[in-house]
Amino acid sequence: NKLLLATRNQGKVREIASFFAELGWHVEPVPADAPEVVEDRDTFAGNATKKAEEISALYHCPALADDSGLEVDALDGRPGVYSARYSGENATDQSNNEKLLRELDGVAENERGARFVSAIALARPGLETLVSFGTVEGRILTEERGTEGFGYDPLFFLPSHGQTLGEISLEEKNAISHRAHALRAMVDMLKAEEDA
Ligand code: ITT
Repeated sequence: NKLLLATRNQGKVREIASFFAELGWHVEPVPADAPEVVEDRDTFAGNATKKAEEISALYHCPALADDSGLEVDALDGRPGVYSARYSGENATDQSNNEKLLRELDGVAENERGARFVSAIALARPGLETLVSFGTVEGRILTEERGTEGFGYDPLFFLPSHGQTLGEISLEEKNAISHRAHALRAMVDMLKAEEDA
């Protein structure tokens, strides 16, 4: 009974696989030759649903997708659903982080509030797709701290921890992150379904 992870992002694969391993569930990454799903919806939920449903239909098995991003208050919520390609078609984590620092140049510490948002979609043959959400609040620093995680993690400061998401372990990130909250909500939806 396999669950495919409809993502090419290795940071997400690590987090989601480790989250489910603790529950004793086994998940498989999507085959390397899987077609790329075009993310053309304007919401996290829309893109997550599209990714999960296309992969589920193609491989005739359950598929789970995450669509996520960073919403920065001083940038009116950008980069939002465009977080992966914020700095252009050939964006890397490095070039995205550099662009974010440029855009926030001169913005005061108390105006650098931001949140990570995750929508998780679970698509299953013959069943309605389930969607769940999670967020984590923080603040964008003026330089990177830490080498853990991926994406914008080294710039995302958690006031509650006094550390960035780039400075905490995968286990700690899975206790508090937007993605972990959304995954936990998904597990709750599945349990509620079983009990019904
Ligand atoms: P898939 O679509 O294949 O899953 P992707 O990287 O394109 O991979 P998204 O479209 O959901 O995924 O883009 C999310 C981007 O938001 C991601 O590339 C990071 O830049 C950022 N992001 C999301 N979650 C993050 C996290 O936990 N830590 C740091 N950055 C994150």
